[in-house]
Amino acid sequence: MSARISVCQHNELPCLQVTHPQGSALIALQGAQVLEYTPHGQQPVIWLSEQAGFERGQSVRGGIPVCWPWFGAADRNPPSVRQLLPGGEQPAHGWVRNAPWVLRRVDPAAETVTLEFGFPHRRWPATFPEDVELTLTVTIGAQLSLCLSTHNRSSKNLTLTQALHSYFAVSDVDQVRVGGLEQKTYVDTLAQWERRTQAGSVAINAETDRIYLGTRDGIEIIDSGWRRRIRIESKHSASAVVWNPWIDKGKRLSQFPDEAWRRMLCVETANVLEDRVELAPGDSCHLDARILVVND
Ligand code: TA6
Repeated sequence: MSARISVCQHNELPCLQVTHPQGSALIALQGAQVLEYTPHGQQPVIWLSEQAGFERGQSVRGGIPVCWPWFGAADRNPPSVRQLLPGGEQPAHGWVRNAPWVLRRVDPAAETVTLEFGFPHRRWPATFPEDVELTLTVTIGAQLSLCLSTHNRSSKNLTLTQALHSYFAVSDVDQVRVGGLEQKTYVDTLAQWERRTQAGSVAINAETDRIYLGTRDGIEIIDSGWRRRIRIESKHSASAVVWNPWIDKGKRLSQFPDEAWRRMLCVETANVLEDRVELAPGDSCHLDARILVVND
């Protein structure tokens, strides 16, 4: 049997339920957002809030939101990114995670199935180059691969920051550490954006919101509770964001049960701050993440 893809409705959002012998996934057409991914015979890898609202135009808490053409708060981005945005309040994490994408292509194969989504050409705000092609390719199998591609078909230089804002399911954040970031510089957004150096693996024992810089090799979520490691391999990304809201911030978050902070951890594959992407006319960039489980 190869893949089976069915359309389903979650409240206001049309989604695709993808079932393959090697793994299953749920993807919302809004934001081309992977909401669930479970390799065959494993615990879920991607976390989705039980209180997710699936409302049109509202971000869905969990899954892998696509942050583009900027990451985080617009005013925290470099001037070369901000100059392409219109004045006034801008949503966190860009324009595309809360907007409808279209499914362009499905490629079934023996071990995987690939779905390609495009962000339909629409009138960006006048300050943003109009002819920019944005594509997300999702490959589902025993592993999950995503590739976010930007092709600058305009005549202007384009600078962007971006992230695959992955929420991972963990047994209990007390039982988890993040490896692969040792000795990396990070920006602690909870300590006046001070830059610090990571000593050893990352333990989560309070609200954590860090942007790691110069990350190249694989990052691992080491989950001793479920005796597994979730390995995140990336290409063309030199920044990674580690985020857990902990107790108090968790209570202030939308679509987020009070105890959910224990069962999720964001490790995001990104190009932010000095890792921003600069595309001359005709240039393209591809932000790749490959997610796999290793049982210990
Ligand atoms: O990636 C970490 C972060 O920027 C946190 O600061 C927090 O705001 C999180 O993203 C969630 O953002 P959201 O807009 O999805 O609630």
